[in-house]
Amino acid sequence: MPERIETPAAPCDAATACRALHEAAALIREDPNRRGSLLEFGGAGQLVMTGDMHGNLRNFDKLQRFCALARSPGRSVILHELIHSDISRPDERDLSIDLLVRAAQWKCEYPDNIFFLQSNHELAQYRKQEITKGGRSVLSDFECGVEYRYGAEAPAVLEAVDDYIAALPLAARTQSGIFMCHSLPDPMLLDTFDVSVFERALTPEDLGPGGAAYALVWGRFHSPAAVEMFAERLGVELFIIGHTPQEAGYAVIGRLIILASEHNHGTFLPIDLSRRYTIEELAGCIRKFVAVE
Ligand SMILES: [Mn+2]
Repeated sequence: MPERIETPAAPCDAATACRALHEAAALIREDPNRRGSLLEFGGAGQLVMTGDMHGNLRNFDKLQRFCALARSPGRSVILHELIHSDISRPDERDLSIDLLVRAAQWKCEYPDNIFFLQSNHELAQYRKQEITKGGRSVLSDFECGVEYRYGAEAPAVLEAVDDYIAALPLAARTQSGIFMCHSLPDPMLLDTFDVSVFERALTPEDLGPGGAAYALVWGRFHSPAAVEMFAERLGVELFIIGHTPQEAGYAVIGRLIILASEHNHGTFLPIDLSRRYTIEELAGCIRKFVAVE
């Protein structure tokens, strides 16, 4: 007999989910740290950067325990690519809506501490652009999960999800020169990439194929030399991104760290905003979720 997969209860009813997602979207649009599509962090406190989470509630629970925001007001967290669970068995469901709602509720509870970035899976969900993985439709699996959770109220929840995604900024930068985003553009696009996209509100053209936001969240195949050149164009020292799966939980490519937070070897990275780091020092601060009680 195959082991039965337990489906945890929904975190809340549809009206509560919609309220959390719409309220989070409003908070994200009006974030005081935000200039255009960039979040700026000063030189005090701690910032916890994560990698793709893809519905992993176990790691999210650990992140919430590690962050202990009720007694750590000087700590901030950046989350990205929360939706679209990797389903490996036909009897599994994509219930990553649960993680998204929980994260939105976290933002509502701690508006000054929780931040989100645009990601290619979120953007694809918003643009209804199909992604297929192992022959299955990722968008329709997500929508089935929302229907399973919220039944006849699913369309309202999906609309609230779109409101949340449309509000997302593209990147974050610390005073100490660390730049964080979901990914970087493909190396061949890096020297013509419109870096002014970070300074302004995003247009529908930015979000579609050929647009800057689209190129940023979908980029792959980064090399140390390309990363170096992009760092110079942006006037930053180090990058932290997600997007490319990392079985060991992270990778270092020149001045770039890639984090993955969606599996049992997943990692996160607490950054002391009051100091500068070399890439080696920053990589040395990477923590594993397995080490969190
Ligand atoms: Mn991605």
